[in-house]
Amino acid sequence: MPDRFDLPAGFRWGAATAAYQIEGAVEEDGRGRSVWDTFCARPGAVRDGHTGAVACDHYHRYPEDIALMKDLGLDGYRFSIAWPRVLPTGAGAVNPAGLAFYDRLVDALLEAGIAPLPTLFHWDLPQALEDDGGWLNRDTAYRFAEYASVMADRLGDRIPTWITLNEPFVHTVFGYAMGIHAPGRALMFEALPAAHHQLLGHGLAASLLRERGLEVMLSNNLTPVEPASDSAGDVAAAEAYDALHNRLFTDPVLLGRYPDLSALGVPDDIYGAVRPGDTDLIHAPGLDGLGVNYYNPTRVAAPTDPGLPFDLVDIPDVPRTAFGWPVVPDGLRRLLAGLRESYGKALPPITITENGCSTPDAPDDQARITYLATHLDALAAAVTAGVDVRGYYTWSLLDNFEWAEGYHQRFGLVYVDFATQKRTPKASYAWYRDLIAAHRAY
Ligand code: IFM
Repeated sequence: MPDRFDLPAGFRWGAATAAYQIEGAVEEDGRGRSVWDTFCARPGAVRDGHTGAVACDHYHRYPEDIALMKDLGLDGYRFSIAWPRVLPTGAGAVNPAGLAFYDRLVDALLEAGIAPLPTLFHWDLPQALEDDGGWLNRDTAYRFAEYASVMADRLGDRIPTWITLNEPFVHTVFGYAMGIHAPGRALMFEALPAAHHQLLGHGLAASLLRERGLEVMLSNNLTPVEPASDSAGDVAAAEAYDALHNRLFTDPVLLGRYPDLSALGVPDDIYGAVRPGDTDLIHAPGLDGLGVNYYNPTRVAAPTDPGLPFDLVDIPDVPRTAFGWPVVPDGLRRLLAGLRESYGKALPPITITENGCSTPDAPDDQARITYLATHLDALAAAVTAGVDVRGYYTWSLLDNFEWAEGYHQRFGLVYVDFATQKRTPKASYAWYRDLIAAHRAY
């Protein structure tokens, strides 16, 4: 494996996590209930009935986790803030103990020389807001902006850059369209107002953050979409899927307009959710960086079932992760080149805010080293070809609660024994530490 990649000086090395996946302590210090607490309690929703109630117990063990990050040599740590820990019912009264936790975390990171990169929303909506319709309710966008100001007022003196949303595509489609994530709604395309309201929340929050002199990013799970063949049907299906997965989220933020969703049968105003002026509210604040979470490409064919405008088909003859996801490193290069081609000057600098894989249940994770090295190689090729990428945050620092899969998919550089909470750095941890050190030496 190479011990160095052709990446610019000052390139930032990081690792990422999210609150519900690692914190635990769901009933401590006044935290409110989130949609994930509710979803995990629903029989059959999460594999083997696992929940995030304890997760990696990071709420108590964060000093040990920061020591691991320091030993890795990370420049930055991407984590998320649990909205219901800070505002237990999503709005109104702030929970001082919740804010104090993030104060302690941020101070400890800075003390260790690690830049905190917070995400404001990584799917754990306060249940009280879900009871009022969640992201299907326009009001949630305004509550999100208020929450963003609370956090910026408290931590903005120490954190210059903020990510508003994580993967609004996955949250909308898995959570509201298919019902396989919280809040477990299965509305198919009628879920899309939830996408618009997240983007509106992003725009409102971005404006408040930027007014305070802070930088704003948005992270989405983006995928290069490839038609299964050159046939007109497959190409049209691939275009429809690309609009849904990628452009629905990136076009309004970068270009100030939604893509044409007519092939999906979705009206221009997204079932009445888009009001005059909304796309300006989303676009006008501007974006300082685009967070790209990349896992794999998507192959699309013309529909065989008239219910959907596309079929998602397997990518043959490629390795698979433990999750069964296809491993296609060059997809990352193609994705980045495609973003540059599609958005040109409207594309801000990119940070890879997630990339990684699940591997079998053991600390010797050679497959992760191969995955990371081949993806970094593809990333370096994109940078050499002129794409402005400023950093790479691997998913994830720790094995953690992998949503509907519970603790069955392990994405960490650090192995976590969930019975004892013992942390054991994996082979990939040592590899990543040496890689960071080698880049720093140049
Ligand atoms: O664990 C998730 C994370 O929360 C969001 N992006 C993808 C990861 C792996 O599925």
